[in-house]
Amino acid sequence: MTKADSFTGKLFTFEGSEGSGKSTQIELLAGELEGMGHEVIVTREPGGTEIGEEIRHLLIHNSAGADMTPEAELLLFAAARAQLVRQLIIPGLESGKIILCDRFLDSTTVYQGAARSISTDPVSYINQFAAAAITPDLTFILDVPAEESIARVKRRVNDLPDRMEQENVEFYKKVREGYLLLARSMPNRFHVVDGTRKLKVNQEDILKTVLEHL
Ligand code: T5A
Repeated sequence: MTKADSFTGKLFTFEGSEGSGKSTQIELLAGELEGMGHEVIVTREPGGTEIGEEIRHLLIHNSAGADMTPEAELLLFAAARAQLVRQLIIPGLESGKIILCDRFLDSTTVYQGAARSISTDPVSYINQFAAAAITPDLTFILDVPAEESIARVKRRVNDLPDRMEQENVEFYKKVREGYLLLARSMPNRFHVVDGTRKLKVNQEDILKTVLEHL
């Protein structure tokens, strides 16, 4: 079994529902860490590699996606992850980089497992296989109420909601509850951040927590 903590690099992942502030905080953190002299890789799921970005388009923007079954969706997210882990994450960890990943395997556990109700066994097995048993050193959950998540997605200028963003408030509530359940079950790996607080407050909280881990 390969674990992120057997490498010299670090893997920090960011989770939460749509519009919870993950990308914003990743960008701020990357800037601060680079300013301190760390080598940082910022990546995302699904995506982060040429193959992964093609899969992302199919999952999120392709018109045929409306007919996608939950099982096909699960396997496509896993395929993108399998590519990202082997092409970017493992080499980055081996060379001592800090990797900031916008979503990782916990998204599958929550979205396909808890929210789409695919049973736990295949989700867990497929996750482990795709991620080559890599576990993040630390995972931040940006926690926002479902209504706030939807409101932020709607406020985006010139941006139509994608397939995943068209889900209803009940789906977003299941996503939120799924994340909080995960955090309660593995308190050492997860750090829950109140995503409704001011950007700056969360930026400082996240930086402080990351520095404690380095
Ligand atoms: N998915 C993904 C699965 O179902 N299974 C999987 O295994 C994986 C990997 C990915 C979709 O795929 C699903 C989940 C998703 O539905 P995506 O486009 O990557 O789709 O969506 P998100 O990751 O959710 O990205 P978003 O851009 O929607 O959300 P972020 O990154 O969390 O939010 P961000 O930083 O862009 O901020 C959104 C807005 O809120 C403001 C920002 O300025 C911005 O306008 N904001 C705040 N406002 C007030 N207070 C704060 N503290 C704020 N922080 C940010």
